[in-house]
Amino acid sequence: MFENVQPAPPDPILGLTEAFKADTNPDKINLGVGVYKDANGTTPVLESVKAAEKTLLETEKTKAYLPIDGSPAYSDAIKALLFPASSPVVAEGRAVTLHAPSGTGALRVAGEYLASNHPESRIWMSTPTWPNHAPIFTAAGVAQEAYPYYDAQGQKLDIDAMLAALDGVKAGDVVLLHGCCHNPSGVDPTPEQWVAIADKLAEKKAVALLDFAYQGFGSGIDEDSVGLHTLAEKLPELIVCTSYSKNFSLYNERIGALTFVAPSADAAKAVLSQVKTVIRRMYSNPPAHGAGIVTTILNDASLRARWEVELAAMRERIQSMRSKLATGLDQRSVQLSATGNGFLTTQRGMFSFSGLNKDHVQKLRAEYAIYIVGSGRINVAGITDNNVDRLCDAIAAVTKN
Ligand code: PLP
Ligand code: TYF
Repeated sequence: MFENVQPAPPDPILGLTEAFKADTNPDKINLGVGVYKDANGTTPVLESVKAAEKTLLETEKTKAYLPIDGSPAYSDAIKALLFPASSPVVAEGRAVTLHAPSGTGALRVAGEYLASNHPESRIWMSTPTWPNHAPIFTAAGVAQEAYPYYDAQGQKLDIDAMLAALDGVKAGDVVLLHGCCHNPSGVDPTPEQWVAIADKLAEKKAVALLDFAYQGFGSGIDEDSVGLHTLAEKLPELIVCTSYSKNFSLYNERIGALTFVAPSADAAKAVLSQVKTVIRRMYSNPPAHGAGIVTTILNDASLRARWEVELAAMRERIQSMRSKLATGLDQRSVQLSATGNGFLTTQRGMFSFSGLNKDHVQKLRAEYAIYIVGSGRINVAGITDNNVDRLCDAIAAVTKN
């Protein structure tokens, strides 16, 4: 049976890391996969995480299975990270949160739930979006539609085209939105645009699915929740897929959550029971360690304060690298767009749609050992004080020829 299997193509983003590792150029630069790196180019374990792990090691009494939906303490802590205590969705018991193995896992469970319980629903995704979205929902068996999002000429959200396309949404369709730090464009709706989007979804009786993988990487934990809070205020139903890979730097622990907001507490409980049947047949119950870390940090005032400082440091380093890249390109008289390089500093989060084309990307890799995703998406967190000049020189060279 296995003799005739053909090799599958590598993942367009994760595959780059393998090519990067195999490259022997000592000056190679990896701006591919979305993993935070510090000023030394490493992805450290946060101090708050180490401290929480120490506590866990000392206090953990069992490795018995968690409940299907994870520990209630984790669900409560995540709900509090997403919604203020005064929020009606919490006060009225309309939100249920489940522990999911990573953001990817949360998306897949959401897809399986939709396919099993709402087979008529289609999911609408932005153009462009994270390349894993379509395969996840295809595998789950959810039909898909696209809406325009990014205006490549103006480096901005094409809100008019987006809202016009969303006129095609049917009642019960699901619209996938990036909570903040849109991957790959780095362009988010303004607070006013979030209101317009929420109003459109309410008019269409659509359900929003918020993929929230970068809370705290844009402007701050609360500031980055403006989209979530606007949708929760205006829509009776919401699905939120969260990931703690980035903001807790817990990539390999695979820790995330899935939250459903329903029109009533009873409806929320019924949805929870259905999602549990989905989980039971997929992986039965979640892995404990990542959730233990996140719960310990969020529930301890001093650890939480330490984490918030570490999160701010990651965010601010990325912002400072955005400025250094823009300045370095300005100094070399390189303009990545008709309006200059200012867009690099206004895009938010880890990623920047640089405007570099496939040819530039290919030359950067072949001639300078600089690895960028084919779409021109740069992981700004891969830039350091030590490599920014080499990067700017290389971009100048490939864009001028
Ligand atoms: N959603 C988006 C938009 C992402 O960029 C990522 C990537 O890390 C994820 C979801 C999934 O993250 P993870 O599976 O590591 O939690
Ligand atoms: O977009 C990124 O780089 C991150 C990491 O299949 C990632 O979201 C990339 C591809 C993938 C899983 C995670």
